[in-house]
Amino acid sequence: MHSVLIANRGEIAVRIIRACRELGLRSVAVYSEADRGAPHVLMADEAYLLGPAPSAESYLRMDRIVEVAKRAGVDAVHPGYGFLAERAPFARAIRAAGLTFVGPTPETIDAMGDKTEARRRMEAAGVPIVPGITEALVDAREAEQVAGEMGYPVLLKASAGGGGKGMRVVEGPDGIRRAFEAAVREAEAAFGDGAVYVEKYLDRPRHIEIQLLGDSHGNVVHLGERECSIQRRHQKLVEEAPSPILDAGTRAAMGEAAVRAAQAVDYEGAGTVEFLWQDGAFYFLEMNTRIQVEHPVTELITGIDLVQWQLRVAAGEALPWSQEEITFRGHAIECRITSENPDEGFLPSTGRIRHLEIPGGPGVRWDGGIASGGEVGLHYDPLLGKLIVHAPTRTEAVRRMARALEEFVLEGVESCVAFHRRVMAEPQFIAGDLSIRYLEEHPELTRGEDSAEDSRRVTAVIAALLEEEHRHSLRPPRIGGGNGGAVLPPWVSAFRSSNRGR
Ligand code: MV4
Repeated sequence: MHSVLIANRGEIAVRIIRACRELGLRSVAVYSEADRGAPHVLMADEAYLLGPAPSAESYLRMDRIVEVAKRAGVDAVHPGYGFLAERAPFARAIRAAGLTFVGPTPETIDAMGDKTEARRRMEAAGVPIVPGITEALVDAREAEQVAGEMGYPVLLKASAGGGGKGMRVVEGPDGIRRAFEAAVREAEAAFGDGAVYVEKYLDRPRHIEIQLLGDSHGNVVHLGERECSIQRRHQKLVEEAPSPILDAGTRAAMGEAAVRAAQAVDYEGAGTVEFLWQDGAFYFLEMNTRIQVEHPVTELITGIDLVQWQLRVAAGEALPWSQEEITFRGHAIECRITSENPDEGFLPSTGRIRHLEIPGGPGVRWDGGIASGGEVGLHYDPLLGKLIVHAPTRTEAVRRMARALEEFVLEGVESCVAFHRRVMAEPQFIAGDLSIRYLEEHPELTRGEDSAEDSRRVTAVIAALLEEEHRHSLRPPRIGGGNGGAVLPPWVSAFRSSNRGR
């Protein structure tokens, strides 16, 4: 293997180009008209235009990408995450062109994409699955019967779904028939496949996932877990490794279950088994057949470069470690930096990046895909980059992240940096008491537009009143304070500075 086409953009394309360069592989980027001059285009050894900005006309064009791969004479294609990463037809098209797809086989992608099939395979492999059925429901009557036996609340899920699409919680028998019919219609509309099944609903689980690496010689190892409980509408915001809750025994049991899962589908490359954890028990949820956004926290605690190993395994190399040789050091946290405004319901923001200061110092890593002068639009995912820290303990990692976030400067586009600063100071997060409901339970961290607007108005009114009061006092204040003039009381300027930059 000498050269790799990276069928992606942004921070993950940059990350893959870096891995290619360290391995002495030629990197070939592709880009859309909106990404001319983007960091991944400038960094790659070569770059080819795919088409107009919309993904459907650029990064999702399998035919164009295969054509470019042939024209550029690459040996392999790395799909990154998102876009075409988990589309079996893309993996097939790459293989049909005589090239290496950096990832598992199309059969594995297909098997894991079908959630009931994945559950059947996992059950057969001895991996604990969430209580529920492993075949699609035939009708509303069966839904009612199964849910009744299982006990409410239950969760209806689309077999073709995943990532939270097409799910419906049902609290009791009154709602089940209607919910089933609606779920089937929704699944039909969203995925062109109305198959729906039912699981017992877990009401306050934690999201803990195991990182895997497999090679083409039948070796599979796990690289421990990541906890990704801090999420909003299935969008992860903060991830960490290890999980604050797992003891060594549970970690080993989850790791072994994940390895059995991978072996059951002859897994090759990097993959992740997602589990839900509640009250000391864990259950298989889904398997992601790609590199994930949050892979750096695992890299930092294991010292293993996951993207390099994706490429080395794809080139036929064998993994060099036994499970016992994989050890964990310290604690890592990742904050996703997105162009979204948390004070306005995470409204995506656009603009030109006018100023960017990346934090440095010990234990800080930035995986980014942006540069000063770059334009942030609405065509793609709002992820601008990831700030990742590593420290000996979780407490130190939280402090280090808070420090790094303080150094972070991003001007020209709204971002969620201030939100992350609030999370790092929030007592329940600091205590490691997490669940997938964490953000629902902490609305103060994602203050709505109105409350933010209200508090701004209130402080402005108070400051104005105080100013007025002083104007009528014996010594009229000199606003701004200079030249020894009387100044406003300190609380007025405190109110003012609390308003600055809003
Ligand atoms: C669940 C669940 C509770 N009980 N299944 C969401 C995405 C999809 N991968 C599966 N998901 C869930 N499945 C049962 N039986 C709660 C979720 C869930 C969730 C899971 C992981 C991370 C974030 C989540 C947010 C909401 C719901």
